[in-house]
Amino acid sequence: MRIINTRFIKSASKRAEFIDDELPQIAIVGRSNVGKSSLINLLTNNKKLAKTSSTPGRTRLVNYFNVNDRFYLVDLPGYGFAKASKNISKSWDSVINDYFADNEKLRLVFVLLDCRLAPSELDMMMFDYLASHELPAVVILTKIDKISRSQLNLSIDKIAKTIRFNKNMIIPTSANKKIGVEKIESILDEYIK
Ligand SMILES: Nc1nc2c(ncn2[C@@H]2O[C@H](COP(=O)(O)OP(=O)(O)O)[C@@H](O)[C@H]2O)c(=O)[nH]1
Ligand SMILES: [Mg+2]
Repeated sequence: MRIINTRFIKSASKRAEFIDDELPQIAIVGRSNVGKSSLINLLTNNKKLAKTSSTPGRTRLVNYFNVNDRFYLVDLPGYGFAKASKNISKSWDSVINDYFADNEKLRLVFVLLDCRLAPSELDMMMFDYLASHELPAVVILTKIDKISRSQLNLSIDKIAKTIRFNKNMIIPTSANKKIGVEKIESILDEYIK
C-alpha cells in the first residue's frame, strides 16, 4: 500500500474519546524522543501533520491520523518520562493500557527502538505486554543515519536476540535520510486487508 492521503483526525485523553469506527488501527509506541513523530512525518510526507503531532500539549495524548481512508495510524504517549520515579507504572501512561484494553480494531503495533540503544526495561515490558495480549508487533529501528552499516548489522543482531524477534521483523529507518518507507508500506499490506 502506498501512503497517499493522510490527515490528522483528533487527540484523545481518555477512553471515552477513543475512536472506535469501522477502520482498523496501527499503533506506534516507544520511549519519548525515540522518533515517533518523525516516523509519522516520514510515512505521511506531510510536515504540517508532524507539526500537529509534536505540539507539546499533545504528547500525553492518543493522536489519530487517517491514512488513505483505510486505517488509523495511532500515535501513543511516549513512555519513560518519569525517570526519577522508582514506580514503573508511573512512567507508562495509563492511557496506553486503556488504549490496548479490548481494542478490537488494533491490527499491529509498531514498537520504535533507537538503533544505538539496548532496549530498556520499559521496552521489554512492552514486548511482554504485547505478547501476552497476542498483539502482533513489528520493530522499527530509528535514526540509522547516526551509525555505520556495520554498526547497524551488529545492532540488529543484538536487539533481535534481546527481544527474541526474527530479524526480518525489525525494520531499519531514518527520518532524516528518508529510509524505510517502502518496507513499512509492504508490511501494511499484510495487516490491513
Ligand atoms: N538523526 C536523526 N534524528 C532523528 C530521527 N528521527 C527523529 N530524530 C530526532 O530525534 C528527536 C526526537 O524525535 P521525535 O520524532 O520528536 O520523537 P518522539 O518523542 O518519539 O515523537 C528529534 O530531535 C528528531 O529530530 C532520525 O531518523 N535521524
Ligand atoms: Mg512525539
